[in-house]
Amino acid sequence: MKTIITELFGIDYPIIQGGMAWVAEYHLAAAVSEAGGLGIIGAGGAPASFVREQIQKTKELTNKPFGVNVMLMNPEADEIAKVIVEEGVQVVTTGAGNPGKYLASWKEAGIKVAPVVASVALAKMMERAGVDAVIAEGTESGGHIGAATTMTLVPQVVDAVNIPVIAAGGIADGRGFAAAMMLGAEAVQMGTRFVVAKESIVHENYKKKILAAKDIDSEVTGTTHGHPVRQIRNNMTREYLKLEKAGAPFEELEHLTLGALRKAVVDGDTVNGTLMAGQIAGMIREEMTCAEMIQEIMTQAEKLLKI
Ligand code: TUI
Repeated sequence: MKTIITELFGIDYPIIQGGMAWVAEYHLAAAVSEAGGLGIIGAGGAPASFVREQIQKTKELTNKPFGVNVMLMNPEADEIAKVIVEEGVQVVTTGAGNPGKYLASWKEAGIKVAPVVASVALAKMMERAGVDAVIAEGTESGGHIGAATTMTLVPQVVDAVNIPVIAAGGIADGRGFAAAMMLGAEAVQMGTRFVVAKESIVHENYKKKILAAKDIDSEVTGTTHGHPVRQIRNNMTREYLKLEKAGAPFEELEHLTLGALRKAVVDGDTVNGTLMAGQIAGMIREEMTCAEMIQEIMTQAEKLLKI
């Protein structure tokens, strides 16, 4: 299936993998790219040296294009931005901030840049700054989120900019894919569904939580401090929300979440770990390979879109 995004990124299908911290490492990124989508290495809070290793390992597994997601709150974001240029990465996505100060060097290196935006205002600012596409991510997403829903954000961003828009948040099958196209998107980004891919190294306990989740099993923590994070309800979210309601200071809440994503992904701690996942987790029932997922989504979507 050809869209402006498949041509821009040099991929077979307009499906981009979310740049999930700890989750989006080289096995997953390579598998998504090999399956014809765009695999992404999530730099998350990792050091630049780790990101370089991940890029090199991905290159050993695939000759197809892949990208790196820079989580802009990472203290080593400046170094990571340089590593991306040095390693000749084809595509960069960004999250949790404004990537403005890196754009000149990335564009000079010929890298395609697609920041995640959660508002029309940031989408317009990014277009003016010269990015190639924007990822409009709705509040249905897992992890750090904005306030607008995918259904409302995507068409408003599509109307506001002249660059291609990638829809994200609450998309996990061919119906969601087709709906995103109807809203004017040129591709979709999926996170939660790829967490349970067979090639994903995420701990089995975390995967089981996503596979067992129901529609209303996620909570948003951190709203009062301006860092809303969607994750599956567990002991950790109950504690966090209780403290947050009682007016606990940011530092105390931060302490609770320190290293908690690693606990969930690596150790399989589903009690005190942060089980980031989107609202669509309730629909995800089966562990499949990335190729099986992408083929299933495209077959379903092509039928719906009558291509
Ligand atoms: O970035 C994400 N999702 C994430 S990042 C992340 S790492 C983390 N780990 C533990 C605790 C908290 C975070 C987990 N999930 N999605 C992309 C995204 N970007 N969503 C919202 C935004 C965003 C928000 C504000 C992008 C730009 C922005 O603008 C701020 C500005 O500076 O203008």
